Amino acid sequence: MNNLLTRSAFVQLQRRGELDLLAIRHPAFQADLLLQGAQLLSFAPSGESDWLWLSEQARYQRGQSVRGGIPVCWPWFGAPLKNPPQVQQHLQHGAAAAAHGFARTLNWQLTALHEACDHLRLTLSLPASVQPHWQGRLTAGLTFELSAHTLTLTLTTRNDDQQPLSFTQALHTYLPTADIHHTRLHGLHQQPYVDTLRDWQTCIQTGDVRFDGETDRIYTSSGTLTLISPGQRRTLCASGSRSTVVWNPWIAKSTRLSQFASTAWQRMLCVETANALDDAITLAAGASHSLSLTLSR
Ligand code: TA6
Repeated sequence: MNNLLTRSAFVQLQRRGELDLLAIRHPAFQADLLLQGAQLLSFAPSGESDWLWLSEQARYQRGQSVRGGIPVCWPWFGAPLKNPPQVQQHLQHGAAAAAHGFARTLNWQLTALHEACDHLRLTLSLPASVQPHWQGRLTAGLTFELSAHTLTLTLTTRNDDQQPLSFTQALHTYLPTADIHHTRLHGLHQQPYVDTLRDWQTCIQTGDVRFDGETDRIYTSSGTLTLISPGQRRTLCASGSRSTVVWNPWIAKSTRLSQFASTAWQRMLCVETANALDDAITLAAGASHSLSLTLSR
């Protein structure tokens, strides 16, 4: 990794708390990216506010996911035992395993870096060596493409095993809003979703998604979504994704969350580009799959 950085004009290895961080300072944009979890913490084109939300109470500790930015949920999304049987079969001691997989708490390695006057592309890779609670040689690579106009993440999973392997995943994107009460998500009209707060029953979305209480839904659809909040519009375009998770903890759950101020629920939401529940991906031996998200104005 170091030889990639020694030649870099825009990327510097820094330390934040206990964690290694790539500080990206390009004339057209800036970003901060943790090696732990390949977690993007912030991204802002020059002269703009951050496109991502990061907790004011974020803690940078080894083995602990930071609250905000874009955590990577892999090779399972959500609680282990809420995953379909074809994913659970790879989980050892599933009940004891943490939610959202181990990728977000392990160190990834910088394996590619390309810099240009108007964009930057870098890839972090997660070796198959240490994969707690998981049987099966899946490897992951996450490529970031940054420019003054768009941010794209592409999470590629490869099955290096001799047998088919199934997994679930999400790019758990935290987005800022000036006021959640005047925020809506357009693009899911008439789409079915599992409501995890109403006994996981399936409902149908009517109109834009609006927020007036705790919201934790897994839509079995994705594509292009538009987040409209006071003074801002953000477009999210997904590919290789068959699920979208929409989450706001609201008041009560906020008190039970780590790294989360009691009023932070008013200024954030998660729109997660995923393959969750029955949208689990099964890869034949040697096959690959890519999940991609592009954020734009
Ligand atoms: O994606 C929504 C969700 O599964 C919520 O149920 C909530 O648990 C959130 O993820 C945050 O999970 P974390 O483990 O990062 O606190």
